[in-house]
Amino acid sequence: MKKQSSADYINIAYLSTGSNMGDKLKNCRNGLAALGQTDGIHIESISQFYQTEPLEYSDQPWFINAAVCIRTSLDPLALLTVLKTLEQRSGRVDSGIRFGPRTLDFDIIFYNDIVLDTAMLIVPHPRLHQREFVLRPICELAPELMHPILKKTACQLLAALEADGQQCIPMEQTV
Ligand code: PH2
Ligand code: MG
Ligand code: MG
Repeated sequence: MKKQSSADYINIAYLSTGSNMGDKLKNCRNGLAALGQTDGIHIESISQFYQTEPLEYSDQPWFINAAVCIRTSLDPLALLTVLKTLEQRSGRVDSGIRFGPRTLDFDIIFYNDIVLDTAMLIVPHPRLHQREFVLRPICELAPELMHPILKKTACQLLAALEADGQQCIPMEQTV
């Protein structure tokens, strides 16, 4: 059988990555490097890194966050399994706190324009529209990307958060 080439990776997914424990930047970079070396995944683009204030559970260190666009042959659940493995490899342990500190987090934000609601996985990510740390980096990669349920672009969803003043600061050339 012909070996699968990256031209066969027909699905487009947007992922969010983040870390707020240990060497946060290194954790993100190592995670992204490992993601790019995974069979069935080709990295198309990576946003800048951002320093972001913790949301949902505030008593924890600031995060580093970024977004990545991939092409993949993996279905959403197979992709989720890969992401969980990479999180484990970073040394992630369950703090017991929902939304609490972690060495590495990878979340599927969009997968093509599919809508999925299962016990294992919800796509699009159910809180993406509340999170500047997700939307700002995604807007860098794909400002016109349409949310298949809310029917608004990433850029429009980000604009709606402006008044919240969530801290999300690009690291730019400093790294
Ligand atoms: N992740 C969470 C909860 N809160 N806050 C920021 N700034 N960045 C994150 O990645 C983050 C968060 C749970 O996944
Ligand atoms: Mg997350
Ligand atoms: Mg997660």
